[in-house]
Amino acid sequence: MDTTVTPAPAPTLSRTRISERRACRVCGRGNLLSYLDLGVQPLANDLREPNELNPRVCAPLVLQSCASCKLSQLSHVVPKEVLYAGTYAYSSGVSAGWHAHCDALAGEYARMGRFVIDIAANDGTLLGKFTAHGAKVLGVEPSLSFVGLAYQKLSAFWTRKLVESNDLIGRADLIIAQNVLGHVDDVHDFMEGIKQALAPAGRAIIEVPYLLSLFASCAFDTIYHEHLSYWTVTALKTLADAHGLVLTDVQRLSVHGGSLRAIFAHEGTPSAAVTEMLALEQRDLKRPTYMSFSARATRAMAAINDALLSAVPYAGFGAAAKCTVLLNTLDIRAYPRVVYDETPDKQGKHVPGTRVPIEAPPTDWSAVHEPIAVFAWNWSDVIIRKLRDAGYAGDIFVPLPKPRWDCI
Ligand code: JHZ
Ligand code: ZN
Repeated sequence: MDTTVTPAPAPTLSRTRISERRACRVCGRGNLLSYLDLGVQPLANDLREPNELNPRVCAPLVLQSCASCKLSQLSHVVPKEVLYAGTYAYSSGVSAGWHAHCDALAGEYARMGRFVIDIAANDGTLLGKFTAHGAKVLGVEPSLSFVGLAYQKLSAFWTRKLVESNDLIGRADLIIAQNVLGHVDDVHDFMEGIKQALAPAGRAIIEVPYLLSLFASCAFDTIYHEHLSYWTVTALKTLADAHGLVLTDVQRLSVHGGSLRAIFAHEGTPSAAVTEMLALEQRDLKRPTYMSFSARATRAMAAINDALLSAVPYAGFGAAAKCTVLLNTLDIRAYPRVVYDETPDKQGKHVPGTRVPIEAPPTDWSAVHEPIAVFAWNWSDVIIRKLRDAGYAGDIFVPLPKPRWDCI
């Protein structure tokens, strides 16, 4: 197996080609409904050094739905090499809630995970949990940010070719892909790679943010260039069917504002949950649902803008990708003074498309009196508890799912 790391230079702006998708990437149909336009935005995780404030790339953010397989997707595709092959600022293990999520997953599935492949292994948080249960693990991760980390790694994007050229065919007892399928343009090649690598009795676990949860929490700020697709059970089943895999089970998860865990196998019978969710989507995912989300998102932007304008001067917490999107929908006068984040690689940079600096959180929270807006609202419970435990007594604003204040 070739595990050598051959860093490819990140593409320069002049070589960046943004393409437009005119057909559904899952079922190929062309009858797409555009239902939300967030304008032209910078790349959400393209954090720049203090001396290079201008975004390297800006592209339209328009969300469209396929009437056939019920996938939603962005109209424009930024090449994956631009988004991930250089350094990548997001490190999943910084968030305590993510550790809890991965602990539970490893606790449930480690017994069947003799050989586990984690696609888009990021900082290795999940693989660390499986290793602790005695599993043999392989992480596949293209970003240069994680090159030196301990887990055994293929420094590459997951493709069918990668499976073939690394003797992975039929070997994986468990393949896990958390928060990556939504980032992939060629989903058929990705799924065929899984089909090929899976052992005869193996299972693949794919976790994705769920479109109906996105609608329910009005999470317009999770719509950005990395997230090319917004998945439904119908779309996941359509993709599995096309590759001779069976979608055997689905579960809704609360993580990341509402996600789906989908289980795939070579053979099996879909659970009652699969059948029920397919029926639910058939009933609920119609044109009025999309248009109503779009109207609610527009109202939420205005309400958040007003709340933040009234809080100025304030600081943000969590320079998440969703923070970039939210800030780029705001009136510049409603911007925070600073955004705090514990990820070392984010500190000293700026929120893309703005002049707002990202800094390490204060060491003495009892001395902080300005309001705090939790931009990483999906972790708001953990963050609020953390700030209160550290002695912060000021007002805390959480923008979504509904704008709210936590005051002592
Ligand atoms: P967080 C990421 O989105 C990126 P983001 C990606 N595109 C994806 O698909 C989704 O995840 C699922 C910081 N933080 O997790 C860490 C603290 O500093 O909401 C992060 O920078 N202290 C792959 O970026 C940010 O907040 C803390 O205690 O929207 C959270 O980012 C906590 C809890 C977080 O993901
Ligand atoms: Zn489709």
